[in-house]
Parts: sequence; C-alpha cells; structure tokens
Amino acid sequence: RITGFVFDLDGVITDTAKYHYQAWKETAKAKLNIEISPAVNELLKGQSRQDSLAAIVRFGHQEGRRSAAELAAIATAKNQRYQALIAHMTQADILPGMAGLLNDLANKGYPLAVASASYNAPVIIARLGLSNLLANVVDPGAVARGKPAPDIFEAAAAMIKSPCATTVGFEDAAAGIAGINAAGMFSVGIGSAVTLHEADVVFPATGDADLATIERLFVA
Ligand code: B16
Ligand code: MG
Repeated sequence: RITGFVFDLDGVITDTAKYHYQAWKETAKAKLNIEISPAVNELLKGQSRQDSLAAIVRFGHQEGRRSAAELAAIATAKNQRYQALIAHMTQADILPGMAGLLNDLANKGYPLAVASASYNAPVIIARLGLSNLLANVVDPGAVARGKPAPDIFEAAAAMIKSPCATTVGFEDAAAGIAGINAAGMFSVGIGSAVTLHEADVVFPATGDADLATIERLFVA
C-alpha cells in the first residue's frame, strides 16, 4: 500500500520553469552575453541556482573566466528577476488537475511533501494558496546533494514518515526521476515519455495524472 506522496514543484504543481527560463535568458544575455535556448533550459530543470549558472557558463565556453564573487552576483541578479516574475502568481497558476489531485490525496489520508530544489518554494506555494495542503517542504539547503541524487526525496519522505519503498514521487525532469528511482520510490513522470523513460509511469501532462492508474501500477 502507498503510504505517501512527494512532489517536485516546478513543472509538476506549477509552471515556474517559464519564469526561470525568462530570468536566466535575460540575465545570461545581460551579464555574460550568452544566448540560451529552450534546449539549454531543459538541462537546468531541477538543478540548483548555482549549478544552473555553472551549466550556462559551460554552455557559453566561459569556464574559469569569472570570479566566485561575480558568479554569486549574477545568481543574485537572476533570482531578483525571478522573484519579480513570480510575485504575480495566483491560484490560477496551479497546473491543470493538480489542485484536485492534491485534495483527493489529502482526503484519502495520504501525507504529502514537496521536494523542490528551489529556495523560493514556500513563497510560490503560498501564492498558489496551497500552504495548508503542502505544509511539508524540504529545505534544499539542508540536503547534501541535489537531484539526481536521492537526498531531497529521502528527506521529503522522512518528513512525512513514509518509507521510501511505499512512497510515490512526481517529477517533470529526468534528473528528478533518477533521484526518485535512486531513493527506491515509485516514480511518476510528467512530460515526454522519451525524456522521462526511466519513470515507472509517464503522463503527458498534469491533467492526465490519474490516481487510480498509479495505485493499480504500484501494486502490480
Ligand atoms: P531557486 P524544482 C528547481 O525547482 C527548478 O526546476 C530549477 O530550474 C531551479 O534552478 C531550482 O529549482 C532552484 O530554484 O533559484 O528558486 O532556488 O523543479 O526542483 O521544483
Ligand atoms: Mg521540476
């Protein structure tokens, strides 16, 4: 029997990926003169702010050219731009079907937790009006290794006292699915079946995620 559910935030509960992309695109152009594409953005999903910037610098072949202080200032500039973009979010920004799914799970008595790499997760959850349903949010600063390591998913399951083997994890990024699998959880991918081929089940979009299907496949 399933004992708990763990959710990624960006790309699963809400589409902040578009705001991360816009903030990185503008900041990388302005501060590094690097043009990033949607393909680069795909690699940034689920990665910490610092690792995302390192990936952009590598993509632009500028490794070793900036001091740690310069890189920190660029990451701060990106985050300020990002925070300005997410300040306008409302309940309407919850991805299709997710408010219903979270409510169904809570009503069925399943404990829920959020495993997001984002330091902005609590603010976003509050803007979405989900602070009551999603009260258990892992502090990404408290886990040793980021996705694709299992650490943040293990911490989320521990928060709700759900053994990993009977916990279901939702993710939209390949690195996140790898982390869920490494934690020994049942993995649910949201997005492309090609990108997320390691997941136990993939739904093309949040609106397609179906609890009955997950419960049936989990037992099987
Ligand atoms: P922040 P998730 C991740 O969230 C995003 O996918 C990733 O693009 C971002 O760099 C990371 O959070 C850190 O976010 O700059 O707000 O701390 O997908 O793990 O929910
Ligand atoms: Mg994500």
